[in-house]
Amino acid sequence: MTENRVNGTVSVTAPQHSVEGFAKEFLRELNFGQGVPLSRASVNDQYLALARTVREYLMARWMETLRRQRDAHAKTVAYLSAEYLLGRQLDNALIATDLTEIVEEALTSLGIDLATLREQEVEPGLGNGGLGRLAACFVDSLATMSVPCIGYGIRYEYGIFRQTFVDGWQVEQPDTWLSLGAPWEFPHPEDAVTVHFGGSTETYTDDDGVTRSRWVPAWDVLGVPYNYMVPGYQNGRVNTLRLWSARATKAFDLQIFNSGDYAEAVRAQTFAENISKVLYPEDSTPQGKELRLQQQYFFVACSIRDFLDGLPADFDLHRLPDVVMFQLNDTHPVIGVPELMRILVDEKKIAWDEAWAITQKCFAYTCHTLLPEALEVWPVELLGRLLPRHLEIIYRINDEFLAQVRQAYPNDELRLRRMSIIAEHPERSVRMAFLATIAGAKVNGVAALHSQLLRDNVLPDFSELWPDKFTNVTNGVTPRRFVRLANPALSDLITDAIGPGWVTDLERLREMEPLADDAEFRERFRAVKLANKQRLAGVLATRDGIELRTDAMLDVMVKRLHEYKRQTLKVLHIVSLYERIISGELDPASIPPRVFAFGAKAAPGYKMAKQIIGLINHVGATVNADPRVQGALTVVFPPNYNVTLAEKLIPAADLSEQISLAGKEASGTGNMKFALNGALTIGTDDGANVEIRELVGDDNFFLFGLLEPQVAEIQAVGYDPSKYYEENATLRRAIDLIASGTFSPDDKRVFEPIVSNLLTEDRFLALADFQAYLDAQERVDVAYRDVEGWTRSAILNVARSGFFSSDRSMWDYIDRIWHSQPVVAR
Ligand code: AZC
Repeated sequence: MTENRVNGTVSVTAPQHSVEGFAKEFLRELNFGQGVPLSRASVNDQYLALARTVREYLMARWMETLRRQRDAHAKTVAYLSAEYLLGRQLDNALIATDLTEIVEEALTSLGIDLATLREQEVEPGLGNGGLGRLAACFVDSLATMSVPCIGYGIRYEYGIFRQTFVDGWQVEQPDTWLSLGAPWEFPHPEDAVTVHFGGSTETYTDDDGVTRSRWVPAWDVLGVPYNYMVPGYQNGRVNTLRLWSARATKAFDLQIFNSGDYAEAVRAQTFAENISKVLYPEDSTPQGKELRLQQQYFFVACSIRDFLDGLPADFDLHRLPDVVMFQLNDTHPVIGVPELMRILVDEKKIAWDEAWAITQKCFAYTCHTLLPEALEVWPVELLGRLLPRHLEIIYRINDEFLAQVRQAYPNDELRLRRMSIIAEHPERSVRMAFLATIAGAKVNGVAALHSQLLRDNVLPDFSELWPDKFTNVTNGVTPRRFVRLANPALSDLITDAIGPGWVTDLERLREMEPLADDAEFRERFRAVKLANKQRLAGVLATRDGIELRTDAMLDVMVKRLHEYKRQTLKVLHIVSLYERIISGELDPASIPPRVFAFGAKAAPGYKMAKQIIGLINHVGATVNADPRVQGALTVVFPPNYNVTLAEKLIPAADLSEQISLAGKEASGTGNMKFALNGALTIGTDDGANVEIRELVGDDNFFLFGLLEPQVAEIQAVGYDPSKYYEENATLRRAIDLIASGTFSPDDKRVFEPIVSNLLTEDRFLALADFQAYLDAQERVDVAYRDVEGWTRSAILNVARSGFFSSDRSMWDYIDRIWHSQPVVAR
């Protein structure tokens, strides 16, 4: 990097793009950054030096972005998310800078293989699943669209656990992603923010004789920001992701240390650092843990403070809505609402009504779930103990809100109770989704069906009161990571056909539609799929010692393990095929050979989910080893499904399993990634599946199962799963085979909890949808045999999925919610 002083300002220019230039920079990093000569450099040394070299190419853009943003006084989106599931950074930086070829050549000239260095990177797994990955796609899109955005979150020292299997059962290991160095982060201890907790509140009279409230906290921690670059795709822009790490405000107690009580001397430090120590591995269920509330307040307080500190000293806070929108990614950051109120009222001495008017314009809320049990609530006792002033503020917000409701609906006590932020049963608690809805300028769901059910079923009273507050923004995924980076073979094919513009304007994939009827193109498309299967086979062989046949249909179900997603239904399908083969009913040679691939982590405390993982692995072991199957069915379940593995699995898939019970999956985003990579979907009428099917067309999608209103109807009259078991012999034989202990000869009763749950409760109606699912799978088999027809459908899936770019989602947020502008015109 060179620095020029021009007219008193420092301008940083990027190094020249050349093979020799890059090789030189790389060696310099190796020697001066890592302190090793090439001859003694470990793979990790080489990876770190490479990352730092590539990062320099982004640095000038980053500085320029920050400068431009400050000068433009543009409205900034401050995306508040407790999770960012980023995936590896190196490859993304390479495609953003268009350096891949130069780097490959430069490294080759030094005798180094880029692929080996890529494998050295441990992905930052700072999220659980869909919600965290969505946040990562969104910040990628905003950078690529040149929209001012800062992503705020938590720098967990340990991200989502590393999953291993022991005898087929999930065992969690800590995710030590930072242990070999973290070349993509920039710590800024000088910008640390103090965050307070506990204590009490008091009233006092200020200099003007006004009685006011204030917080007298009891303890505090420091939030140290770590900046990460969020490069736009080949557009010269780099946005910032700012993640907070907790430190003690005082290092340690030297007196106590000197007296010999070492543990006690560092107690406060340990306590403080615990706040950002580990990601809660829960997905779609709230974890009512004190530490989790501490995490939430910690990162939100740091972020709001950070944003306000960045404003000019004389900034009029009444204008805050002109310069920022705090987007609440689910309820995790909702404590930011009373925090902003506290700052405006208590610290900045702005009148309550004015402060509330400002606050209501500065927040918007995205809901990501439909499961009532997933809506976060905090016991009043806990919130009051940890954040007493915030509780007072919430009470006042609630009082004024309920007065408004009373006025709109006189004499409707029940409605007041339903709508109160404070729930009285089973214990007094704060309903965070209600607080977010009341404070938010807008509330959105994440797919058309979800937004409708959110209005009708989850927040009906609120949508009746404020119909205009509710809107939909269908999720999207970034085509950079999930097509361009993950599927270079398909990317080249598309670019060959329609030019490179699709990477930032995904609707242009439509131009491929006519090629679905071009036999030669179909042939090339199939060659891409095969190459991707071979690539996956290589990855699974080295990563897990799994052997993958590449001449079979690859049927993939990857997502968090949750009963509502119904991995069990998938298992019942496999067991049923197996049972029919070994009983002689089904000739294995009569069906197209299939590989069933799973990837799923279960929350460590979710017993049933862990049981299901055990079942999949045990069924797999039995089926794979049984010669009677003649290789017609294989089950593979690589452990530790993560973004890195997704990038290899999705491009290789033929069939995408999206089989949640209708009305339960808010959107899904994996479903979009598969369609974009040319897999056909077998799916229910749920979440974004609805929109995928509308766009790709009925003929190119295998729909099955109950519709949401039918589910509601069945549940209203009382669902009895045993009826389906009694009446459907195929189903009964499959379940009986599991119950018989065939898959668990060492402990025949080990899967009894699953069987009995299915027969007596089956909360997510797997048995009710079983036959429809089997029928749809038979349609899949028929369609797959028609090689040309299948390829045609696959191409149409790609061509018609441009809508699912997260760029489009971001435009929707901008138009419907943020009303912000890119720094350069669209
Ligand atoms: C997920 C939803 O389950 C999924 O349907 C959606 O696609 C995704 O968010 C992104 O919107 N929800 C979560 O991950 N929820 C939590 C609380 O983790």
